[in-house]
Amino acid sequence: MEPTPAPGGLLDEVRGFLSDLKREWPDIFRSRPRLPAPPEAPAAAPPAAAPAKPPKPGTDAAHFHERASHWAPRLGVTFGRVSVKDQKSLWGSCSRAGNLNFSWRLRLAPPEVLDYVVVHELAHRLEMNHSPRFWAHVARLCPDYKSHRKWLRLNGEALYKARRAAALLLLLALAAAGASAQGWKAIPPVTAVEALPDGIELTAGAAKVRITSFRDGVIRVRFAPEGGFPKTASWAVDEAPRPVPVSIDDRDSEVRMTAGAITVAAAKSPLSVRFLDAAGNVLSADEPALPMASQGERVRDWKTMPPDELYFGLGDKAGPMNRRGRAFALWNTDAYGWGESTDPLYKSIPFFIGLRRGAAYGIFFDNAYRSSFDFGKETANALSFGADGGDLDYFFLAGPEPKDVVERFAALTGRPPLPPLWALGYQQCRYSYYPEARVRELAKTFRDKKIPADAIYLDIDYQEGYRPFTINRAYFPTFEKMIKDLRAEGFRTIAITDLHIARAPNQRYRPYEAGEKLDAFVKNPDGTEYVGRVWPGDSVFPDFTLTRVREWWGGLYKDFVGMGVAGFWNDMNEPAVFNETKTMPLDTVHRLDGGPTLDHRAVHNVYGMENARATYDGLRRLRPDERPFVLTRAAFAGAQRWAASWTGDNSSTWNHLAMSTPMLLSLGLSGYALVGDDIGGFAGSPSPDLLTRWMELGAFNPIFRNHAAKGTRDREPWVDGPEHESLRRRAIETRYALLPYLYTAMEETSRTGLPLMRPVFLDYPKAEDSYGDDRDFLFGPDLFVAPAFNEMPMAQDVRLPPGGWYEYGTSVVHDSTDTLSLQPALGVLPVFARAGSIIPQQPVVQDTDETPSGPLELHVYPGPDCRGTLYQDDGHTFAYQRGKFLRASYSCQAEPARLVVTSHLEHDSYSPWWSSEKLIVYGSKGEPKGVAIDGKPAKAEFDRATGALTILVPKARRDWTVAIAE
Ligand code: MIG
Repeated sequence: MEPTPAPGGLLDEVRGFLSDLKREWPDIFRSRPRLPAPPEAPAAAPPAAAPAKPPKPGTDAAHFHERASHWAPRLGVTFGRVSVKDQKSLWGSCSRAGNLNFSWRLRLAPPEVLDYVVVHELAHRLEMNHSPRFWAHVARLCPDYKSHRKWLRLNGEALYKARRAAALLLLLALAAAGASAQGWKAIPPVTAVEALPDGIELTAGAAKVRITSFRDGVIRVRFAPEGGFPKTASWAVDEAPRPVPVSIDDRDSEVRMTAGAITVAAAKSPLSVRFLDAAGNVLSADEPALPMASQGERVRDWKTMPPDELYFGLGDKAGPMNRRGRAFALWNTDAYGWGESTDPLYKSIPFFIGLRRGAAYGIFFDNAYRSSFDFGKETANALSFGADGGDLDYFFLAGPEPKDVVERFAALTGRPPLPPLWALGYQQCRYSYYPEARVRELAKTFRDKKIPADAIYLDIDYQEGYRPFTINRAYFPTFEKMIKDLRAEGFRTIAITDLHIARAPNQRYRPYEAGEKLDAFVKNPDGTEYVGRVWPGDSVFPDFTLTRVREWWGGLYKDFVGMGVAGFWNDMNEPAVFNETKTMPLDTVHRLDGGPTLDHRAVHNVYGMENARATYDGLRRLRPDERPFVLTRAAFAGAQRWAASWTGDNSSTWNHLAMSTPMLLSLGLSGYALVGDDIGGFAGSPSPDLLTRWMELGAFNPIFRNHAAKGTRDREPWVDGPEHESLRRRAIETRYALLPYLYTAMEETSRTGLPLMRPVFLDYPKAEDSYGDDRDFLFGPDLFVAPAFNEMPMAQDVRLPPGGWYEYGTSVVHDSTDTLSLQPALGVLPVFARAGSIIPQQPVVQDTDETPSGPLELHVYPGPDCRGTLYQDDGHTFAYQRGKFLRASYSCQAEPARLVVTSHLEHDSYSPWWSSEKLIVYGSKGEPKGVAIDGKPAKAEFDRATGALTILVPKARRDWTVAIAE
């Protein structure tokens, strides 16, 4: 076995750093200076709950308990108890206002930094760490806090660095002692090169590396440490390989393979791979000192990390969109109350995009085991990815545009099907609406108050004993009629159906009994059924890796579909189990169709996806011509083919509002376009302002769904009085007015995979100053949204994407070189329309079943490259796949002294609700000299306030030209 070389001189560097540290901060290693004790706070705070079992005096836990009990009530939290978890950490449990319970894990810290650690961790957990109000409060309680903080920050930082350095030292020592059983086994030099019809295979000692062309612009790399390539099928890959012709150039020190515009150069000693573009630029390269390695069942690949490269993707990870400097694990996890640094979360999408000076590439690591991605955390200038088992099997996806990468990834793993139109309307959810009377009241209030809405969710309380596919008749005596009545009012009902089936023998619980008969459930290694506790109590878990089980599961929807339930919600499918590990044991057995069995390690991350797939396919069989709507919490790369998704149990805080955008954008870049988050935050209760801002932002998310945890305050648009109600109504109405634009963009997504909600760099890769922007985004190609996330209304700088941008619905136009400082009032969501866009809109309706009254509106924002499109169909069947749709393209052209707007009907096989079109042309200078439709004079109305000219085009379902003489 070859020893793994340590990256040049780093070991010495770390040693040097440690000795410097010792010199500069002797305190950290020896005596510890005492901090003045924080003063006692006024006794008004709520009393701390007595610990269940007080920790032994004199221990770390006791010390921690004392400081936590001191601080918690001062921060409005009830402190429960503390326990020593292991040598390195403590657990504390807390609750706030009876509805936010959490336990929190702390690294043991020396007594001097304990106050700092306690307050910061609490603040972080409560999401108060970004609130100036919170810190003002802390300063009041403890006037010296700031100076402690400063002192502590320095020391804490040094402590942290010391800890990190020590860990790194250990790691490097392990790596250097590569021959040890724990070390990585580096790949030996190449001994043979073999040409394959679609690529090359390299032999390196016992190992083999296979590099093949998968598609034009897509290269597949596989590394078999022991030389055997297993014949495993991919859970994610949806596309058949179509290799492009390859040419091979075998030289002394490296072999080059060119496939289309991509060249792969594989150095022979050590074996490391580089990807080059046609001009010879290196796009991505293995770290030469440590390229690919294995360690027992683990596999890993290290790549160099250019200092100016940014990394995006990995699905629903929290925190900044750029992943550089951080490391992540992929292991589907029920992460109630997650925060900015919680990881892993609900989904596993092992795909990232590298972006550097406008050029992008992507890497998809096709491995469903627990995996990890490190973007320079372990070593500052290397990134790496690997998994606990399975193959090192990855796809390199070429750009150069970020859009090319996203489209290639979507082609590879599947695009989201076109959703039913109603799913793009406003969705109201809560845990849980019951009984029946409350659901009816809810629906009626929307209609009475004229607040548009399309969907109402039923969370787990509609079921009998939380058993999936049952109805609690005490709460819902006329469930079937309720569904019909809601439908008559224009509401679709979406019901939750978790995958855990109650283990209820001899109770006439059909899903259990039929599943038993079918031998449908996941097993223990000894062949018995695995039983885990979830909502219904003891439960069993369908083995979704079996086709017959997926088919059976899909059939379970028959009754609810028959009753008219329109959509289904697959929650808890990580799968979540109420135990220490939060999921099923790793040695449980999944059977696969006629194939080898796999243990849970191999299946865990795809389990939720296969659950969603079974649901979607079942619904398609039950209603072949109706587009299913499925919402899933867990996912793996490719799950977008079957379900929309949301970001799980976020919290009602301003920081969570701010975190929602980078998370949804990351999902979109990771192939997951149809996503939303719990508007208002799931855990906790939002203030009225927070809820209003969140509703305003949610109107510009692909899925617009308000949701709340049990025990939190009401969350419907009207709960905070008439002013907030009208602002929220307006946000929802804006959404409905934009439906033609949104639906058109969604249809594009279903063909290309490009997300509706996208970071600026996706459309403007050269706009490097937008790369770090986690706040603003594009909503489709033509709208730019710059939301406000601050509790205090503060002026914020807005940097527009390149080009000109109109303030939405006005004639005020800015240039991207203008620096805007906006002070958005509550009720104003800064939205801009691209100069050069034509945005189709409609009159507001109360739900998507209602026929809009009035013409289709075309909002014309003149500028260069002026165009727009419209796609429409019946909104709910698959007739569009048989050609029944309408597609129109619009353009506008500024000529000297006149503006010409045209419509071209590209495909006309669907009759839309409108017959005439209304043009609203912004930026008009005044009353026009004349207007002509197809050369015939026509009327126009000029609105001085908005600078908009309105022209009606009757019988507009055709090609037309409108000329405006200025
Ligand atoms: O253990 O169904 O994320 O949206 O309301 C909690 C009850 C189970 C978690 C979901 C949340 C849902 C809740 N569920």
